[in-house]
Amino acid sequence: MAILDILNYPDPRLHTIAKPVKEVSAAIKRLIDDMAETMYAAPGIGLAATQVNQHIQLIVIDTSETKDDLLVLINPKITEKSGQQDYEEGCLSVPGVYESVTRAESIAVVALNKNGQEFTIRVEGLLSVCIQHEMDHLLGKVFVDYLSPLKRNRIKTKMVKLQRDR
Ligand code: QAP
Ligand code: CO
Repeated sequence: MAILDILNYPDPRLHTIAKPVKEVSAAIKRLIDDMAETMYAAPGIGLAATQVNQHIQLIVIDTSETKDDLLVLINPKITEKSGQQDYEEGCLSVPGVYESVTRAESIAVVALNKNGQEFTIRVEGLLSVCIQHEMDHLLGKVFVDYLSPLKRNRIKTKMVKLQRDR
């Protein structure tokens, strides 16, 4: 297993649109393990392949207290959404920044698991927010894209300085 480098906002590669996974090959399984290790080490609750510069539709999530409940979503699709909730979001690609975003309260998602089998989940609350946040990454979208241009530009400047001074 290996810890992967995470792209930092405003890296333009974060705006790449991910392609569907054709087959859950050995290489994809290795990437899943490395992404999980990278997420747990950060520590974070979600990581999209886009964030490690792999532009395929793959997400790992673990919102459990005990960090022992890995959810792998391959080629995920939201089939139902309802309600609305505001949540203070963060992102491993935008360290130190937390801002409130409005998303659907409940969603149903169909995806493939790491064995290539299709499954459906219905979720709400934090897990629902996390899946929507990670699925946005696959569309090249970062949570700060929902903020006002003024806030987004302040965050951009802060991130550029952070990376310059590292
Ligand atoms: C996405 O985010 C998310 O700024 C996952 O310094 C976040 O794992 C979905 C992290 C909140 C829903 C709600 C962020 C770690 C981790 C930071 C993360 C940081 C260190 C973020
Ligand atoms: Co993120």
